[in-house]
Amino acid sequence: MNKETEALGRHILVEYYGCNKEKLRDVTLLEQELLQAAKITGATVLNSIVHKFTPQGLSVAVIIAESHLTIHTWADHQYASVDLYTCGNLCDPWKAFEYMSGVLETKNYSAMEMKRGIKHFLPKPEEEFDGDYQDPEMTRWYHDLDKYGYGVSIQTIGNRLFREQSAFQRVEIFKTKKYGNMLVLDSKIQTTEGDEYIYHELIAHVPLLTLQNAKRVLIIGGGDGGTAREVLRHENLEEVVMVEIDQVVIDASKKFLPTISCALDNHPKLKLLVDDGINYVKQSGDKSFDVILVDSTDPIGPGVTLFDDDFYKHCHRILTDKGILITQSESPTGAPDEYKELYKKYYRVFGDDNVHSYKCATPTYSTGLWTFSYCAKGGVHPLKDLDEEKVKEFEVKNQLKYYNADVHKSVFAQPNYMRKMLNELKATKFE
Ligand code: AG3
Repeated sequence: MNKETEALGRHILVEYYGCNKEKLRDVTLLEQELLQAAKITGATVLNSIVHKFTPQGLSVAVIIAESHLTIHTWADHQYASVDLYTCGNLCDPWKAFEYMSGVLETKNYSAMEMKRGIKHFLPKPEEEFDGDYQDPEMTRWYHDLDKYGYGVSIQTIGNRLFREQSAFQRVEIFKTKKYGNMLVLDSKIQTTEGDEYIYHELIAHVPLLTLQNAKRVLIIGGGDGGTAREVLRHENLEEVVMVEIDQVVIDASKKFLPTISCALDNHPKLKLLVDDGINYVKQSGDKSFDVILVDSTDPIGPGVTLFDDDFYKHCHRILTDKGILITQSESPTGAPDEYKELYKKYYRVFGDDNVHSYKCATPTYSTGLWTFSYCAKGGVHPLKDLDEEKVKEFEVKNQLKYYNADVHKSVFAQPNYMRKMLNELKATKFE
């Protein structure tokens, strides 16, 4: 019998000795790292709970759909006792073992694996359990939790519809109770059928209605197809090139998110390339696109190099004189450090006066507040150069759900704390 199928679950009991004391005392760090360890095993995180003892010691438990991970620490003894228990064939608890060993800077350890529910002793079920959800009526909470202690939770129904580890990331699709089907990449919610229009209408129409006469658009990422669908509503365009690195995302979106991915099937103006967007930008000729839209994941994992100075310099180079670069630029409340890092780079590459930040409220991204950068090579201004009549005509003709001229103007309004953040950055962008 092969190792994977001989038991219902695998339970690893771990002793970590000679750990870093400071880390054993840091409850926030331990909770975040144990959550991260759970994700690395491939588990679906349901919740986490922490407890601090006096005078010393703390416990963290992460509940996963596949069972749980726990850690109990005794900092003075530089010791942690850890349980890593996953059921089903889809998770590998040893990945969490390795990860936590690195986090705690363990000098020594012992670990043993116990099989739970050895199949030899169990009556044979009528149908083999494949380790994934089985009850089509069952509801669960999907938690997308980030390292700053925020998160978003969405109720899902029944079986996970799709899951595959691609060459770049883990691609999953869930059916949600309120927002239709949902695409998740490496445990981060990317889009849902229910609220995708907010993000996609804004990423596409804001630049395409301020820049008159755009002909060529480049989309980097955006494998679900929502950005392409909105861009292709602009009839003045001659060609839209979309470069998505992950075929698995495209295929899963075509199958499970048809209302979002509809433009990906044979649109005459769309050239869809499955390739590395960074190389594509590097190899593109000077001034070859009027608008570039970077519809990427967060600045971790496969998306990380899309957030480099070098990448933005090439974007600047391949834009036409009046061209505009738009990027999804994270949440200023959810990920303030990442947000600031990004805008530092935009100011350096495009110049202070040519960079603007606009925002929207998306219920399915943590904090609900999401932003886009608007970087104009030739200074085309998002408000002064707006042709409101054209917006009106466009928005009515296409029966848009979110975007209109008032929205266009309002998304650039900055609350004071954001204004302050950005002004400080302008002053320190070369530090
Ligand atoms: N791309 C940006 C999503 C960022 C999600 N991040 C997160 N949930 N922390 C969305 C893809 C839509 N086409």
